[in-house]
Amino acid sequence: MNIGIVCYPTFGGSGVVATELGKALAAKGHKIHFITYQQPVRLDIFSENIFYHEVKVSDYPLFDYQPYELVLTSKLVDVVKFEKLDILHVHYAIPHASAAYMAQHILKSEGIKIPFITTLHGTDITLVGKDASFAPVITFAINESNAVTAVSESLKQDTLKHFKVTREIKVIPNFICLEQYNLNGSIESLKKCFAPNEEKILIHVSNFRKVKRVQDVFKVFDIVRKKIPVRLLMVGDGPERHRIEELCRELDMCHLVKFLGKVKDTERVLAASDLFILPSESESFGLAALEAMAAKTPVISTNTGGIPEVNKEGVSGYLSNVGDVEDMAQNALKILSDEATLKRFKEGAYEQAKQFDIHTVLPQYEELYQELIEQ
Ligand code: GMT
Repeated sequence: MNIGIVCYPTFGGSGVVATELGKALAAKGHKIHFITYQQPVRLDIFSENIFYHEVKVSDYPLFDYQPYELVLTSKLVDVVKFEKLDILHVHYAIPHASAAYMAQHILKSEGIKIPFITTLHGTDITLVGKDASFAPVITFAINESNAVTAVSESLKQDTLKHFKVTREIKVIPNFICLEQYNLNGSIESLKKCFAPNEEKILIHVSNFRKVKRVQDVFKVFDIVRKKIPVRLLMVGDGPERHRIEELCRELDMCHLVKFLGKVKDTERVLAASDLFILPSESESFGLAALEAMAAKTPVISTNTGGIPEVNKEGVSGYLSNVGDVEDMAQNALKILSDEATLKRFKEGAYEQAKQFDIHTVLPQYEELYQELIEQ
């Protein structure tokens, strides 16, 4: 199939999922066309089946706010026509679904048929989408999509709760390429570099936005470090970075914390760690937790949104109420209490991650594409 993928090219989960999906489809022989304003960060391979079409954002001085949706629409029309695409798959509803709808109708007026699928990722529904300034357009674009998927059952239910959706929403969960976690070579030297005295390593990966409650990572860490020797790795960057750096100083623990910034391939740092902390306020799925589990790193998380569909209590980690840092810290201590328990959780995390292997999930997308193309 000749497939157009529209996504945000950044470190966010939706862009990561879209890019990994495209890479895996290309490996199976499909032609994949990424259409976005920048080379996706995870698009780190060259393949005869992968193409990148850049959406050029206008810099005309009249526009205080650039009309991205319009230039994206024009680009979609152009790529569909020139590359003879069979289908468009847009990740994150805002503004990709409405741009795809417009492109579809422009093409229809020229006698060209192009179905499109919208995959809902989370904040396009739970935070941004349900805001009155977006809601009517999002509702319309969801209902006009030829198919809609959500990355978890929880997100599907949230969508049905917040929008008047008449179209069926199919749940296709996020996935990981387990093979990428089959790390050749030892991670011992990395462990040694982060924890020279063999301390246990706690890790958090996110875009440090408010919804991630990054301060809770530090509060949990502060309780844990008073009981056992530990280090903390903070991966990512974002608006809360300065606030948490201040908190780190206030709690007098900067010597135990390392900010690694935006890391492209998180597999190695995750595999070098002993425990992943995800204290999010809301999370439609929690791809970062799944990536940790694939690297055999157990997870302590909140029990919000789609996280319970990923992290299994007592198997791959533990779940607590949002903000209950004491409970999260006690759970961390339980997992780290002895080597046998830690090993059991590491194995449990990996076993749970296996359910989300790309080889299980990919055919669900391929079937859906085929169905829509044949309609
Ligand atoms: O949560 C983020 O920081 C990024 C955001 C995105 O759209 O890129 O992530 C959402 O999509 C991910 C991939 O489907 C999910 O794993 C995340 O749970 C979801 N984030 C939220 O719901 C807050």
